[in-house]
Amino acid sequence: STASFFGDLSPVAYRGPDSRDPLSYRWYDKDRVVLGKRMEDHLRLAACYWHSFCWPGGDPFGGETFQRPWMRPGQDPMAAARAKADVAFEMFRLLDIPFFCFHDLDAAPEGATLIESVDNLKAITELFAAKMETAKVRLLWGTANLFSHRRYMAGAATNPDPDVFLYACGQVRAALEATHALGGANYVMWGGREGYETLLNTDLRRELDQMGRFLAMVVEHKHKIGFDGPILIEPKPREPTKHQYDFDVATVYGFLERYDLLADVRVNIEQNHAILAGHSFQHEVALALALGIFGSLDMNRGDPLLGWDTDQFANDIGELTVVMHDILKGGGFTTGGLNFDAKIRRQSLDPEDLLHGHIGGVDTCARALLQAAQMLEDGALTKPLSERYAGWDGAEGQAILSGKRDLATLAERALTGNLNPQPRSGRQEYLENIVSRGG
Ligand code: XYL
Repeated sequence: STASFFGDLSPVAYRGPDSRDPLSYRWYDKDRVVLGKRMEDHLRLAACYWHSFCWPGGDPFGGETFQRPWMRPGQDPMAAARAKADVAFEMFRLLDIPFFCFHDLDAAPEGATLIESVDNLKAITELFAAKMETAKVRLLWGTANLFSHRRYMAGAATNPDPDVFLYACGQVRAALEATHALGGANYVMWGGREGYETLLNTDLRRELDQMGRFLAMVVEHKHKIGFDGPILIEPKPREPTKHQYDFDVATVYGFLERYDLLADVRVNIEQNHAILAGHSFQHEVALALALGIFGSLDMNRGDPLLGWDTDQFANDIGELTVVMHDILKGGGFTTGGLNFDAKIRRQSLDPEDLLHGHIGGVDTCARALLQAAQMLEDGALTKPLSERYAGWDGAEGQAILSGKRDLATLAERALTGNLNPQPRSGRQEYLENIVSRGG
C-alpha cells in the first residue's frame, strides 16, 4: 500500500559530520543557533510536490520509469490524489522538512470542466489542511499550473484568445485562495508559456500589456482576500518557449517598474534558470538583493554540459556558500525560503532515492549557511569590499551621489587638481581562497 511506500524508516536525524549513516544529516542541525537564529528558521527548507510525486520519470525519448502506485492507470483520480498526499506527507515527516510547495494540478487532478477542477482542488486543500493540523510542515508557497494543458500552448495571460486569459483567472483565483487557506507564506507565478516561439505570430506590445494587467489583478485580489505574503515571479529565459518574457531578474525588475508592481511583487530565483540565462546563481541573487526584490529561492542545480533545465539536487558547496553569504548580508529570508525544485534522475527508482536527494540538498545548504555565517562574522569578504569602496563614503563622495555636484564642477576639479588616480589590486585570488577554504 502507499502508506508503506518508504518502508519502516525512522525520521532522518542530525548525527554530525562524521556520521556514516546515509539516511542522516551531517550538517543540518535544525536547532543550532547561527547568528542568533535557529538553522531551521534561517533556511526555511521546502520540498516540492511536483518533482517528487508527480513526475513519472519520462524524458523526450521515453516514458515513465517510476510507476508509483498512485500513478497506475485506471484509478479514480481523486483516490490517487489522496494516496499521493499520504506519501508526500510521509516524506515531509521523514525528512523533518518544515515547508512544502505545490501547483494546483500537482495536488488535485484536472476535471472535465473548470468547475470540476476547482472543486477537486478545494477537496484536496481540505485534506492538506487536516493533515497540517497534526503534521509540522507548513506551506512556503502555492502556484497554478498554466502551462501543461494544450489550451495554454500559446500562453495563459499572454494568449491571443481572451477566453484563455479568463480561464487562467479561474485557475489562479482558486490556487491563490487555496494557498491563503493553508496559511501559505508566498504565492508564486512562473510564466511557463508566457513567451513566444516566433515573432512572426506574436504582438509583443499586446502580450506584455496582458501580462502586466494579469499580474496587477492577482495583486488586487491578494489584497482583497487579505493574503499577506508577496507574489513571487520566477524568472526563466527559455523552456518551454523559445523566449520567455520573465527572462531574468533584471528583465523582471524592468517589467515590474513599467507596470507599477514593485510594491507587491518579488522574485523566486532558481539556480538552473540563472545558468540557462547565462548568469551565475550568485549574480541573480545579488542583483535581486541590490534591487530590493529578493523573495525566495528554488534550490537546485543544472548541468553545465546540458542546455536544459535538469533540476538536480544542489551539491556545490562553494556556489551555495557565496549565495548564502549574500542572503545573510542582506538580512536573511523574510517570507521566502529554500525550495528543492529538484528531481531525482529517472534511473533512481527506489523510494529511498527521494530521501538521498533531499538529504544531500539539505546538508549542502546547511553547510553553506555555516560557512557563510563564519565568513560574515569575520568580515572576511565584507571588510575588503567596504575598503574597496571607502572613497565614496566621505562627504565629497556622498555629495556627488546625492546630486550636489554637476559635471562641469567635477571636470574642473579633475583638471585643476591635476588628478592622476592610481589603480589598486582587485585581489580576486585572495578572495576566492577565502571562499574555497570555507570561511
Ligand atoms: C519550472 C519551474 C516551476 C516553478 C513553479 O522550470 O521551476 O517548477 O517553480 O511553476
